[in-house]
Amino acid sequence: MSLVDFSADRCTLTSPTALPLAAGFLWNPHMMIHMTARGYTTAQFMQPEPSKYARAQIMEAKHFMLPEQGTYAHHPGRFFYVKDRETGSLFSAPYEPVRAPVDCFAFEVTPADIRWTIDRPGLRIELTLTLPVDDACELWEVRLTNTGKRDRQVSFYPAFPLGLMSWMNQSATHDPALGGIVADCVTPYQKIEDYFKNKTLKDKVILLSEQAPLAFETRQARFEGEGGLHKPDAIMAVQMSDGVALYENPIAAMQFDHNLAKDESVTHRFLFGPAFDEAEISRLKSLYLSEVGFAKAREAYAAYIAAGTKAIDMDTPDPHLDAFVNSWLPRQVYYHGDTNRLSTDPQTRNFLQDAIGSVYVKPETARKTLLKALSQQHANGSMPDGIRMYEGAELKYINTVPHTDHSVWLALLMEAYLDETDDYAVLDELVSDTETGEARTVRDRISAANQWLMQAVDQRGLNFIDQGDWNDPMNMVGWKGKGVSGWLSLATAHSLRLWSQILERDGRDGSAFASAAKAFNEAMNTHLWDGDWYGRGITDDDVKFGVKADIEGRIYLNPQSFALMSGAADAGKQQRMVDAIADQMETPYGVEMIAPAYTHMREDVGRLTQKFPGVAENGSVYNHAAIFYIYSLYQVNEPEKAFELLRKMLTGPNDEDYLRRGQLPVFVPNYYRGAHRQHPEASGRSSHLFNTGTASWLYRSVIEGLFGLKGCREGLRIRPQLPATWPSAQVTRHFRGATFEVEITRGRPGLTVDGQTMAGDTITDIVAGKTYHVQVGV
Ligand code: CEZ
Repeated sequence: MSLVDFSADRCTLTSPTALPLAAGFLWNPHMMIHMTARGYTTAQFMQPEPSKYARAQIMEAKHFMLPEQGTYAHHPGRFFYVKDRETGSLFSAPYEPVRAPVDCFAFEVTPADIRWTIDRPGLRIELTLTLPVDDACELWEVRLTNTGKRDRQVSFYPAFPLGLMSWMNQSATHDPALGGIVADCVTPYQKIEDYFKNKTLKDKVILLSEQAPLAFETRQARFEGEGGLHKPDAIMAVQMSDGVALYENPIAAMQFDHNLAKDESVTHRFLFGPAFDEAEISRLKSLYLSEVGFAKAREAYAAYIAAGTKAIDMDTPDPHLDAFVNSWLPRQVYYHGDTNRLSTDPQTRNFLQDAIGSVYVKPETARKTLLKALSQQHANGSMPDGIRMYEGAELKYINTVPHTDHSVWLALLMEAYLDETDDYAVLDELVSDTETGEARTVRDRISAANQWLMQAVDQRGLNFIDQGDWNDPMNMVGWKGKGVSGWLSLATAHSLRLWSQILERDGRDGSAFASAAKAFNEAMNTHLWDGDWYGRGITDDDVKFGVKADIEGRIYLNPQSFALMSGAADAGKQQRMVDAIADQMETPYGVEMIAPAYTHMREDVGRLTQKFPGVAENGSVYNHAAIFYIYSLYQVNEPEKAFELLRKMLTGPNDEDYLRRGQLPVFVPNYYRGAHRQHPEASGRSSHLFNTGTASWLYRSVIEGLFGLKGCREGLRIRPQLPATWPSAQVTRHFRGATFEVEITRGRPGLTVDGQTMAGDTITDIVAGKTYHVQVGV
């Protein structure tokens, strides 16, 4: 049996130990859960701020999801212990914390649930985790089957540690009337105003069971006893002692005893999650906790996941990539657009770029995002650091640090949105902003954002960087007010150029933006072209960086990518940049974002240089940056290099690659370890973070770059850029309500539609509901 089996419908991992952090994730509009194959979990729900319901055993700092997050024995998890009452032998499913050997192990991630099938001698245990659509809770179904030759007496124990809920007040007990374990706490606080705010928080955590347990334990320390999590005293005893937790870390553990005849099965259903009060607990119980309730929830959740539609279905010589693009990639894109990464103040650039993905899977979400973002535009035309998702949402963490790039993403989103939908009417929509109350059209607002970028420049005509741009931790290049960003200047040029083209297509005059774009490109060519590539910027002290003279941080990827997009680089420069990148930045796992990675702090660059070499912005294969480059290569017709790098974003299909990267191909992570030339032993390792701007740009690169199926005012333009190794490919493209069955063949001349040879490369007068049969050559 292979280590990983992968298709559009499921991904199966057959070892609990080979990829210890391998995981799948599920979400709904209220929560998300990241579940590892071994049973450890990171989950959060919104109330409306992100909150936890199963915590560490000590107080956790508030932070966003950590890259390469390790797990430890007491890590939050969902554990199901099974004890043979005759022999005393013990194991836990899926694998933690007992870590007993298994005969057969299958961890299956599907788009709408996560499952395990585990075989032990004479016993099979099947677990399924799914979520409802409308509530923040986990639905667990567990089936135990006697697969042996004799009758078995087994005790079965779900045990979900809840961790330190609160240092002020925490407790737990089993409540037979409510049907399970109910833990309670008071969210700790110190300010009076928080008392009033916290009144609406869900301070209870419940583990409800469809069947009444024989016994229970809610005291984590007593549950473990001297045996510890690996061999808990409460489980080794004949019967749990119905322990009530009175100000101590709680665990939700229950005991069920079964006598299973040969081939007999027993099924349990559990509901786990946060709750506000007893009324809510009763509601959740009656809604979900039954065979019918689970079935209905499962059906509704599958429909919710399916509502993120697809723009393409592909059938190519690369079935592994087909499976990813036909199912898992649009799923990840949909997740981003639908939840804003479960944040109530998404970074403006993330908010707008995630909407680029929504353009293809749910265009109405992209439109809403645009209007929402513009309603928070500053009076001076610039876009804020962070979009408040509800009134009163606080701008936190990174959004309190001034970054200067947020205004460039509007035109980039607009290009994708208008090309896909042709909804030019949106430009005339009136949007009032909260700062001035003034109603202005979308068109005026995007012009104002671009005009703001045009004036936020130094004497050279390059954009100020302040405390960062796309690169969050590049916080000390310009904090004294003088430093400029080469990347941002190119991104501005690109934005201005796109915006001028949009205005022209809308019958307006875009020339002022077009000439401003040229000026930015020229300023870059004058001040930051370094002979073989573009420098990254100029510091407060007038020092150019990201240039040949640097030993570390010598070359940055983003300026090169955006120089290809903005038109700054002529053909000669393009070639030199592409060669320099190949030479200094490419690795077996993709292209790095900076090379060489910094090994010590540069006080005129900032916090990014303090990150470990090869991690995140400091020289990893940062996929968001890598996909900018790939996208730009398609823009300048470099299909071979583009595809070579695009293909490296996906883990597998061979075991060696899975073992190296440690991740299943069910999502693209925000980075793989880089600094390949400095730390080859760690390079390729996945961050396991599935929040990333990569997803939307990757989907766009496949649709519009690789297959060249891009919308325009006239209709659908067809310019495929298949890699040379593909003799042909078939794609179904869903576009403006019509379906295009496209057959791409190497060496075939011209374009035919429904048997008719077409002049040019664009299908016009598209009729919604119609299926077009298209044949095209490369
Ligand atoms: O977050 C991302 C941001 O969400 O980093 C990107 C940036 O473009 C995205 O908007 C590149 O800087 O602060 C930090 O040092 C972190 O690096 C975060 O900013 C980073 C995390 O990786 C989030 O997953």
